[in-house]
Amino acid sequence: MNLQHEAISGSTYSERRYGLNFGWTFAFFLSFVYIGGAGCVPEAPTRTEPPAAEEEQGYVEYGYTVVAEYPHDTDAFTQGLEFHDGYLYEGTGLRGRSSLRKVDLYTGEVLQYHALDNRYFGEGITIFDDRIYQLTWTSNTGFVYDLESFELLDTFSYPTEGWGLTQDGERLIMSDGTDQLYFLNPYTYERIGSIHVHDDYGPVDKINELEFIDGKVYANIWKQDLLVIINPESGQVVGKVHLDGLLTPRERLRVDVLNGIAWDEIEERLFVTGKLWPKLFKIQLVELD
Ligand SMILES: [Ca+2]
Repeated sequence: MNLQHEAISGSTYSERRYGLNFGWTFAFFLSFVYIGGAGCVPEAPTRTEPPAAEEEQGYVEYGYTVVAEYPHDTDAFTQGLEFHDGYLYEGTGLRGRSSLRKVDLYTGEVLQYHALDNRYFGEGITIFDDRIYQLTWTSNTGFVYDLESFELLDTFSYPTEGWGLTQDGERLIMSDGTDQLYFLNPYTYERIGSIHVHDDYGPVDKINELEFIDGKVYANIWKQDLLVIINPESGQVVGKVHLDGLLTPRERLRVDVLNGIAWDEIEERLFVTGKLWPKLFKIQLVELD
């Protein structure tokens, strides 16, 4: 969180608090007016339920335990990560080094590889209906490949930068580095909706790599060891996962940021890694007190 974000957050929170207080004071006043008008002995006003502070605010905070570690290619500037039918699929970035890969989870071996043209900086990937979709950062161009052959089937365009990509079984969901998530028709690529991601304190931006897990969107926040868990209907952050300490300080010196979430829905395994990281981790979330 930067200073500007904190400043905005504090303002929003204060306004909300004062708004609620004023509302309840006003309701309390009105209840006396009503009782007085009826000619009854004033009684203590009957209060309805208090403001649902816990519902309006709050998200669940998680830490993690590492269940397993696997090798990860330290040349892979991870921008997209997905698990499908027993294999990892990875999209990597940097101009001249951008690629789409099929990877063996246990050995880290790259089983299939497609290099992007040097002018493209690869970004998020997702798999839908036996097709792999891949975004590019600033070229406003997405690629669609055959899942098996990696043959290029189609291209599509979008007006924003391309960052993260996932799908919810019906729609593609993409991020662009802001606080917005966009929903796309996977066949026409038309934008069919969007949400603003926010927590109790205001907008949550720099939304990066994505994964759709059990009805929620999990997202990396760029340059933070943090995942947020997003309600895709409202954009509300309902959980935060603190992932500090996955790498040792020594390993950390040679790598870029945490980025990459993959979910094996068959065996319910959650994987995370980062750009140029030497390891990919299978983790389990632990709810914090
Ligand atoms: Ca992912």
